[in-house]
Amino acid sequence: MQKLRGALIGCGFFAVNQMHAWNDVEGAVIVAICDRDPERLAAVGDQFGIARRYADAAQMFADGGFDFVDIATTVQSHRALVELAAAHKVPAICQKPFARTLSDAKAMVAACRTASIPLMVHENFRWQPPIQAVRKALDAGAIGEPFWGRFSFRSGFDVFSGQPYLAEGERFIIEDLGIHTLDIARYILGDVKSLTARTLRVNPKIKGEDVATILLDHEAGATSIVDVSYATKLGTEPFPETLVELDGTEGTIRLSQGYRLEINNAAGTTVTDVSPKLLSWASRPWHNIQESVFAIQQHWSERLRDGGETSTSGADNLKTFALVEAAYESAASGSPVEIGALL
Ligand code: NAD
Ligand code: 89Y
Repeated sequence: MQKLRGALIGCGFFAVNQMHAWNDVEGAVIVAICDRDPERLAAVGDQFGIARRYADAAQMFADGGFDFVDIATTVQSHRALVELAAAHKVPAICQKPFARTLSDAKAMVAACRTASIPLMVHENFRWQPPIQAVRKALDAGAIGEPFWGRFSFRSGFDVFSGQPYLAEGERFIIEDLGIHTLDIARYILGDVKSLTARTLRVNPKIKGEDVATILLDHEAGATSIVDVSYATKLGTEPFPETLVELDGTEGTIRLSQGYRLEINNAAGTTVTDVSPKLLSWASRPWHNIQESVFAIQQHWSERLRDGGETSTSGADNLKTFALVEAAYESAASGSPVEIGALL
């Protein structure tokens, strides 16, 4: 089997995980990298033994010689880089947050559709082993029809030292982290009809909101709460665990801190340890995220080969991104927002 050749743009904090994961992915290999910062380009190029290095993405596309591009830059450059990929008819993966605005995100999906190229958003949290275990239990009918859920991420972990830009934006936790939690809510309970949100900024050293509480009305009838915080100081720091509570017609699921999955139904109670693996290159506490990076990239490699649609395609991600926009709109106005009107 000939390997798919990839090019990665953006050799920053998170891209190192993506590079490690590409080394482990079956059927794909990174052949070129790009970063406008020469130090970061050199560091990643040397660490992963990549000879083809570019300071300019346009030049890298002009030279070609790769089957897909993995865009690992921050959001400001996503639209231009996805459109560049579309112009060169190169299938693209784009990191979250997909775009600066929903209208940019729609334009990016349209550009790739017109160019007939696959586009996947690197929305990896639904690929975390504990979240996959919850999905599997629901699919197996363990609790019947879910009618209520809570998706909770509450932490006091210092994310600003690795990602200083997170302290500087007008928007913080919903756009950066809540976007994953909202995606998990969609993945587990389906698309959303309307939402209501409240936000707070507790940490005086940052610009954006670091606490958000969001009430979701799912199209299938369930109600859920997405609550996220980076201002929560707990005895045992849970970063980066998403805790899940689901009540269904036949039972309940609880994914609690320490990767403990409890299922209660007429057959009794089962408790399973759904801890992620510690991949050879991974480090705690990031290993849960790191394993999901490997999983989503393996998924991409398989779908690109068989022509199937990815779980977090650009089109799918518009529905998650709309929840982010709606949450900010609702927090500003104090009123519920209808999602259909945004899409
Ligand atoms: P970073 O600032 O550390 O790295 C981004 C790199 O991209 C920088 O080295 C910068 O020089 C380069 N860059 C920017 N624009 C460029 C362009 N047009 N051409 C070439 N190089 C360019 O950022 P980061 O912390 O690595 O985050 C990158 C993205 O990953 C963000 O969107 C962030 O939200 C996301 N992220 C995702 C996860 C996840 O679990 N999915 C986790 C952390 C970060
Ligand atoms: O950027 C964020 C993400 O996507 O996962 C965790 C994170 O690194 C900090 O909130």
